[in-house]
This record gives sequence, C-alpha cells and structure tokens, in this order.
Amino acid sequence: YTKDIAKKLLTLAIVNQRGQVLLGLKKRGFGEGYYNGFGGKVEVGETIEGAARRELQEEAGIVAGSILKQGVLTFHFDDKPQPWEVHVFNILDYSGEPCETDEMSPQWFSHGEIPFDKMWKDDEIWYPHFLAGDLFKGEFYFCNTHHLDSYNFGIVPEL
Ligand code: 6OG
Repeated sequence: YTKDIAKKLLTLAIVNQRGQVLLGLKKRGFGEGYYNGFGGKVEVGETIEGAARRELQEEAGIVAGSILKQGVLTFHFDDKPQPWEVHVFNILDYSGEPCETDEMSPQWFSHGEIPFDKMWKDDEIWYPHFLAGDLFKGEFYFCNTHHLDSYNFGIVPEL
C-alpha cells in the first residue's frame, strides 16, 4: 500500500473592512465553538482562491470581490497523519449580506476586540500581522488537537 503523506489544503477567508473583521462562530465540525474566518477544504479541480471564494459563499452567504492572499499556515497535529496547509485570504470587498448558515454564525469585531480566548491558539500570533497587511508564513505544532506546543512564524517578502 502507499501511505498518503501529502498535505491537506484548506482555505481561510477573513473579511477586513472599516476597522472590523467578520468572524463566524463555528456551529459544527472541526473547531466547533471557536470563532474563525470562513473556509474549508480545497476540492479536486479547484484553485485555492476558487475554494476560498466558494467556502465564503457557502458559510457566510456573501460573494467575494477582490481578495489578497496574505498567509500560508501549516498545522501539524500529533493525532493526524497529514499536516494541514491553510491559505489565508483577506477579503477586501464583497457583495451581499452576511447571514447565519448551518456551519457558522457571523459577527463583526473591531480590531481591538477580537475574541482570542475563543479562537485557535495560533490566531493571536498571526492576526496582528494579518491586520497590518503583512505577508506571512508559519508552522504550528498542536497536541491533543487544541494545545499549541511550538511554532515557527515570520513575515515574508512574497508567498
Ligand atoms: P472545515 O473542517 O470547516 O475546515 N482551521 C484553522 N484555523 C485557525 N485559525 N487555526 C487552526 O489551528 C485551524 N485549523 C483549521 C481551516 C476547517 C477550517 O478551519 C480552519 C478551515 O477554514 C489548528 O471544512
């Protein structure tokens, strides 16, 4: 047999407008009970940016306009065989109105009031750079799913 050691590709879209970010309280699945951007797995035959747009529409009910990739985060879990490579997008404009979906309940937060105590532990490390407009890369090592053991993180000139 062959063991699939490829990375799993995912997206994360954060609308960032007028000093506020749009986050969703995740209602089910991985990360349930946490606030996060909108995103999910990249499907076969889809571009990463295409997946980011699709997931934003499915989970928040809005259609992205111009978007900018700002980060690539790789998550290693001691209890999962493959690392997860999450591509982080800044949604610069969108159309429609955010609405609650089966997966997410959307809510706006000003930059100073982002609820890091109800988010994945990596977020407080990279959000300041995301909000500053930096491009960044990181590797995060989790154990028991939710405990952040160690990480490497830095801003980069290009992704
Ligand atoms: P679905 O299972 O809903 O995709 N995600 C993470 N986001 C942050 N901020 N930190 C993490 O640390 C994460 N692990 C996964 C990627 C899962 C969604 O959750 C994001 C996807 O947007 C471990 O299809």
